[in-house]
Amino acid sequence: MPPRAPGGIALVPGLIHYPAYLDRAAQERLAREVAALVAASPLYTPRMPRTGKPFSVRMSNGGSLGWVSDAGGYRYQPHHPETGAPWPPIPATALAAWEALGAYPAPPEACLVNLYDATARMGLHQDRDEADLAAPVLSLSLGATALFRYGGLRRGDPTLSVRLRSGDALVMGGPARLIHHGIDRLLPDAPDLLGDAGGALGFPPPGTRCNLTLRRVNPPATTGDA
Ligand code: MD3
Ligand code: FE
Repeated sequence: MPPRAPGGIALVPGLIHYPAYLDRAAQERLAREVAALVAASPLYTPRMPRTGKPFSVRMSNGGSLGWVSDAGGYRYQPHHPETGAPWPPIPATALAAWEALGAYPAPPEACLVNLYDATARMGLHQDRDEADLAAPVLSLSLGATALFRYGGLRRGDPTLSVRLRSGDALVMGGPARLIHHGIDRLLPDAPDLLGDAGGALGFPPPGTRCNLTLRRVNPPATTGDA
């Protein structure tokens, strides 16, 4: 299926929203791929550095590196923190979206899988654990709708919100790469695009939202290592 890249909406310079980027068939394909990923590499509950307080979001990863958080801190590492196994490959449908939208000449190293239930949220933060800040971050949403909040480079900057629905893509690069952002909550929206199919598939579970974020962690070799 040809990727669809044209109609992105710049929420702010560098933060581009592609509503319904994945059509229904592509969402179902990605949902099957992520179901297989979490079967091999189970969702776990990350903990805050120092305090050890559990996140409300559960996580897994694909790729050569995965983002993890525990009492020791935030970091990228090549293996699952509980099973010790290497992370599975990044789902093919997500890689295709990176190639179509990522506008970066090297493949992503990390695919963080976040699963939100009705009570989960992610506080306002910056993504800055990556050595390569020249590369964009790509987000893909599946399942229930979420209220995404984004601000500016300073924590106190004013914020705006946008709904992220199943199939939406979001690309954060350039001047938006270090903006503050978070997920306020899931919305009891109209049945999401995956809706019943998600239920039939079993992933993401009904009423939950799965977000994938694809990231480059380390700068590519100067020749480009794609
Ligand atoms: C803007 N995830 O995993 S995706 C994260 O929906 C994270 O699970 C949220 O923030 C989620 O770090 C938001 C959208 C997103 C991801 C990364 C960004 C927006 C971003 C990096 C820089 C700026
Ligand atoms: Fe983030």
